[in-house]
Amino acid sequence: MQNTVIVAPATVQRRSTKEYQQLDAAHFLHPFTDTKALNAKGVRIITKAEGVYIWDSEGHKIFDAMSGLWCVNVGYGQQALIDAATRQMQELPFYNAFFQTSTVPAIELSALLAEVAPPGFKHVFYGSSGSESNDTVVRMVRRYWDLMGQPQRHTIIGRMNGYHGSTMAGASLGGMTYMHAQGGLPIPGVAHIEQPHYFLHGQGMTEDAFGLKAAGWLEEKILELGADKVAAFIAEPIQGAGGVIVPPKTYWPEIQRICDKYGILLVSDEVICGFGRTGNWFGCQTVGSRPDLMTFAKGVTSGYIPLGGVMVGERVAKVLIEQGADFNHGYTYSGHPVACAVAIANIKLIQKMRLVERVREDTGPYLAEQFQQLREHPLVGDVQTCGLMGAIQLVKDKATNARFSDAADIGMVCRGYCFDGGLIMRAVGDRMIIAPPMTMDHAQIDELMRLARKALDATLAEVRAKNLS
Ligand code: PXG
Repeated sequence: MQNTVIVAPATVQRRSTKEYQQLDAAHFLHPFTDTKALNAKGVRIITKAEGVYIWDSEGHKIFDAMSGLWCVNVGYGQQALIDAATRQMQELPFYNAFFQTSTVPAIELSALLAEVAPPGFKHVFYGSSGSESNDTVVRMVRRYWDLMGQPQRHTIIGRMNGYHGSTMAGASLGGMTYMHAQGGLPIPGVAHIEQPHYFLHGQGMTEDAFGLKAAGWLEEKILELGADKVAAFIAEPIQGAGGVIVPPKTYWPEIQRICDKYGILLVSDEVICGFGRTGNWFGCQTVGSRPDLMTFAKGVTSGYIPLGGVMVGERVAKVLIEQGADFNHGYTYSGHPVACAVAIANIKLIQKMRLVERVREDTGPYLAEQFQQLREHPLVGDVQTCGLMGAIQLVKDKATNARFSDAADIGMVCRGYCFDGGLIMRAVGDRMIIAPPMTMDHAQIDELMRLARKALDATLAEVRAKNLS
């Protein structure tokens, strides 16, 4: 099949869609994918992007309400980021930070991150992804407790349905049971508590009461393990990949109180929530926690180039630094100059466009208002938003909040209609989720809502036609 309908041709597209699909099937193993099923169907090839839109190799224009994969915070096509990468590649494409050397972009970015982070975060350790950053956290918190003379403080508590990456440590800290089922995970020294998912676990209680109860699960787990054995608690301020689970307002202050009470380090995984997504620079500022460590990736460069890291608060930094000994950990690309140069341009652009303030004061509240209106739809049992992330809980019966069976695969049905209608909205089980670029204006939010409604209506029609339940 020849490509004759390209609306927005990609400069590097030299083959037909079919040829690319065949080559992809022959050589490319995709993440989290049933390769056999994908190869039978044929992959969709994305060829270019601009603003909040992406285009596929058949010329279809698609509204990307997931910002790539929760990362393109400033939208596609930002020249400042492209220029920063080009300039840095010409000047110094790489140098390491291992052997008493540094690079200008890594130094400048470290200072800039200390400026935008909450007070007390003056140091940063770099990796290239969220997973690596969370691996660093495991090494770092255990090193901290060793240096504190409490090496038995070894266990890190995470949450069911939390996502902290796909490396051995990242997947172990996360609470995705289908990931634990492959590869002998979790690694030793990791425990989990249930997530603060009101719709699933809080029915019959007030949200506030449920928030306290869910935080109480942390205290129960600490006491079960022995408080002197627990090194840290790690959590996303708002669970992202788990389905945009916004906890009740009472949850995080109580979590903070419990961590303080037992002296346990609090790690805020800011890989999704960081860099403006929730209407503050970091999600912990939105939910009101005071973490000791923050991991970040994705939005730090708006996904234009891989970069991640750990912001290290005073409590840990002081102990690590004053010890005067090596921390035997690091990556070739820790502080990669090109990635750091792009991050600087990205953060400066976020500041210049006042995107964090816009999400907090304008687009976030407007999206929340629009999402509330979806509650009237026959398929919608609940909606949640925080800043520019949102979830739509699909239900079979609004009166009882009864959910569809797994066999109905309702999320995938809806996702299919989104795709067909030119909208990328993710399905996590029976929750439809979005995290669009922070550059969105009201007209684009209206467009997103129109496309989402259309997909919901088509899903409802299929539910009725096929009697899905
Ligand atoms: N922490 C959080 C909170 C994440 O969302 C990671 C760590 C790992 O980052 P890296 O860069 O190693 O992938 C993530 C990643 C999804 C999806 O399906 C979400 C992520 C990655 C892939 C898919 O929503 N988040």
